[in-house]
Formats: sequence, C-alpha cells, structure tokens
Amino acid sequence: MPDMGERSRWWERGVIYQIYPRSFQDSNGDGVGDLAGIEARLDYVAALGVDAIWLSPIFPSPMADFGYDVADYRGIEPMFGDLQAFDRLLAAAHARGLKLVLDFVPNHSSDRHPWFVESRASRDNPKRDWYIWRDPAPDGGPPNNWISDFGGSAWEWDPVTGQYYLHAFLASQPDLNWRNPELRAAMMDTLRFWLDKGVDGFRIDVLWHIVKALDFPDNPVNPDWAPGRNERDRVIQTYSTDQPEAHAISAEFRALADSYGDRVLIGEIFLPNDRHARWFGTPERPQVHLPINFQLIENPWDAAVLRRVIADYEASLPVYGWPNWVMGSHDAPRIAARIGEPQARVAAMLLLTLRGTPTLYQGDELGVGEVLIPPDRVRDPQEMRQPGIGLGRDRSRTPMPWDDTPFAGFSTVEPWLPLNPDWPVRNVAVEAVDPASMLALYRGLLALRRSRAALSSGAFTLVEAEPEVLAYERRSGDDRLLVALNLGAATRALPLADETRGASVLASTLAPRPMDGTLAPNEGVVLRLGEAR
Ligand code: ISL
Repeated sequence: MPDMGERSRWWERGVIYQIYPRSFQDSNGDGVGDLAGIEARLDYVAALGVDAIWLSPIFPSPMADFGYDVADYRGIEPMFGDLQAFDRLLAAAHARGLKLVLDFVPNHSSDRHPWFVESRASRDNPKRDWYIWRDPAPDGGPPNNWISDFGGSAWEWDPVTGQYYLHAFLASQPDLNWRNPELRAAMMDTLRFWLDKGVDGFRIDVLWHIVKALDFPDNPVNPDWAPGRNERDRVIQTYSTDQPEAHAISAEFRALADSYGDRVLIGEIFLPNDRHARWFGTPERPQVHLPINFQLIENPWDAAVLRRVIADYEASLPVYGWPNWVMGSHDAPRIAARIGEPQARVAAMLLLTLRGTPTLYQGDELGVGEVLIPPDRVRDPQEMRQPGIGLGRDRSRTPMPWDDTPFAGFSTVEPWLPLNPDWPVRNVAVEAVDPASMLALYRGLLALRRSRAALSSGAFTLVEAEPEVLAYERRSGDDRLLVALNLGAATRALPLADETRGASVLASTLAPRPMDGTLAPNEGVVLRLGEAR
C-alpha cells in the first residue's frame, strides 16, 4: 500500500463528481435537466471542492434507458442542448479547473441508431455484422439461454430477416459486434471526436460485456437462483461477459487515450477481485486507469465486513494499479436511504479518506435519502420489467434540490421525477449556511483531502479496533492521520489510546470535541497523530 507522494496525477489525487444530466438543473423549463443548467451550476460544483465531473450520457437518445441507448455517438441530445452548448460547458468547466469525463456506451446502441436501422434492413446489408445476429435454435427458439440484465431472453426475433439479435439490456439496446473491424474503427473514431474536443476521459459503460464467447455457448444455470430474485441471475454470465478479446479492446482504448496525454478511462466492471484487477492490464499494455470498485455499494454496512473488503481489495491490486471507491450512483440505492443519515455521515468520511480516487454521486453530498416513487411516476425500464422486487433506479435519479422556491429551483415546471419529499429543508441553499449539514461535512472533508497528501496519495494501513469500529492510518512523510469510524450505536474505545489522547481533530461527523479516548455512537474522526504529550 505504497505512498504515491508527488507522483500522483489528477485522476489519482482528485475526486470525481457524477452528474446525472436529466436531474441536475433544468434551464429551459421542460422539467428535464440540460447542459446549460449544468453550466449555470458549475460554481457550486467547483466550490464543493471536487476535481472532475463525469456526465452520464448526453448523446441523442430515444431515452428508453435514459441515455444509455445512444442513437448518435457524436451528437448531443436536443433535450440537453447542442454541440455549441457542450463546447461552452467544457470551456466553463476547464476555466474553473474542473476536468470533464463523458460516458461512453460501447456495448450497445439504440435500435434507432442508423447503424442498426441498416443492420436490420437485410441479411446482406454492409452493416449486418456490426450487430450480433444468429439463427434460431433447431426448435425455432432463441440461439441460447442468455438472459438480459433487465430480465427475459437476451435475444429478440426479427421477423423481417428471420434471425435473432442479441441485447444484454433492453431489446431497444442491440449489442454491437466488437469482433467486426469496421465497427471497431468507427467506435474508435467517436472517441477521437470527443478527445479532439478536449474531454478529459471516459467512463466506459459495462466494459466487461463488450465481447461474447465465439460459439455462443449456453451460460451455466445458477443453482442459487430462486423465483422473486433478479431474473438476470438465473444464469451465470460466463460466456456473455469478461472475454479475453474485451481486454485487448480495453488496451486499445487506453493506447488511444494515452496518445492524447493525461486523460482517464474509468471502466464499469462488476467482477470478483481477481478478475476485476485484470482490467488494469499490465505496465507494458495498460487497460483502464480506474476499473470501478463497487464494493462499498455491494456489501453490508458492517465494520468487520468492510475491513475485510478493504484489505482484500488492496491486496488484489497490482503494484501499478490505483484504487478507487464509490458509494452511490444513478443505478444504486441512495446511501442515506440504505444506512440512515447519521451513518451516511460516517460513510462520507470513509469514502473521502480511503486510499484511492473517490466518486461522489450528485445529491449524496446533501444526504438525499429514501424517495418513494408512486406507481404512476415510475420511469425506470428495469423497474417496469420486473416490478416490486426492489430493482427500481428512479429513487436515485430524482432532481437536485437547490433551494425552497417552487420545484426546488431545479425547474419552473413539475420535474420528470418527483423531488425528495424533504426538499424544502434538504436543499443546497439551506445546507450551505448550516455548519452541521451534510453539505458542510462534505465540503470540509473535501478541503481536508485536498490539503493533505496523506489523504489524497498517502500510504494506508488498517489499525486494530474494537467491534463496530473501522480504523486506519494514512501517512505521507511525517504527516500521520488516524481515521476512526464508529459504525455502531455504542460508545467504543478509540484505537491507539496513547497517541490519540489530546490529538487534534481535523474532521468529525459530529460536533468536534476534545478526544477523551472514546468514540461516540455514529462518530467518525480524522485525527492528527504524533502530537501526544
Ligand atoms: O449486472 C449488473 C451488476 O452485476 C448490473 O448492475 C449492470 O451491470 C448495470 O446495470 C450496468 O449499468 C450500466 O449499463 C446499463 C444502464 O442501464 C445503467 O444505467 C448503466 O450504469 C445499460 O447501459
């Protein structure tokens, strides 16, 4: 767990802020956010103290999957603006020292993309092979047992040309065929298009999905699946994901990004540690800089579990691999809904003091919690296809509450999704002037992280602690910090008693107080060590 010292680059040292464009700021009164809205709120983002923004997809899209169904990889969805609005946003971000990362969706396009319109037109169309077409099984059914991540067969019958096409997500999101060299070249060109404009990198959607096993064998049936669970998990995605050829393409993406200088590639990858770490590639043939590490989202909020998760993840990293952490996203449940606000404050401290690049999801810095979506307001196709089993993602996509004016300052009309019910009191304007707010905590932690190399790039060592306490040391040169987090509701002894008595408190999830050797319930602290008298 080395000290990266002065060698660290912006995407190592910095903090990424994920913006979900539909829900950040509406500037034209249609109830949906847009690029001009984001531009208008950039001062907020810069003042928060983050270093980069990642925008969920902003490309032309029929919005069947809210932008993850791209109909033109080089344009801007009219609802969001146009290329001029994008250029303005990029310049405005750079003027504030913010990097801008786009969301690249290579696994599938929209079925309205002109490539797919051509591909489905006839079997001998030149773009037929840009997508994945197969003959029916001998019984006329789908070519194999693969299941879409959104439920149901991953194959859709096309009566016009008498074949099935593959879709890992919605039928309106046909999978692209990355084994086809022309498709590959066309997609590389789209990356160049945005890199030439000056974007600072890409988050790559479902990167581990992009190549499928050559002969399309059946996936193994999952013996642990039971009705009522996510249908996706009926089979194990052995042959439909994580193929060696996808790693080769990932290395090509990296070579292209590196040819533009200091850009970053962030790969969306859900896999166990050993297979996850392979997406870093090797020093000779690197792949993505940051394979997204979802483990704080996927594991229970439990000190013993998290201790093991952190140790195992750190141990799985190649020496040249830089860690990263994320606690929320446009897909995952809100952290404050999952563990409650007092512990969400502890979670903020964890996210911003672990070793590695944190990604912060919009609204989590306000502590936005549970938002129940009434049945008539559900928009998420995942929820609509498998209702009532907890898969809905709308709950994390509700509009940013900015102030207590109508529609929370997000829009002048009813927004596309409901606001958080407590928006009149849980909003940016209220929290900005309350030193005890979640926003104040985030700003304080972000400033602390920025000011101390021990946090942004220093060494990391877990420290023995009482049950329900997670503790670790961060160090850079002489600067030694102890982070101690009480994940429970009992008062616990603070670790390193000799060193922490009287130590200065650099940050606290509660009102700062002199350290007396204990950690109160829900208390998390960052202490300066080496000052004991
Ligand atoms: O399989 C999963 C985790 O093991 C799923 O969570 C899946 O990988 C995830 O939903 C992928 O998400 C991304 O791609 C989707 C899109 O709907 C999501 O919003 C996006 O983040 C399809 O593009």
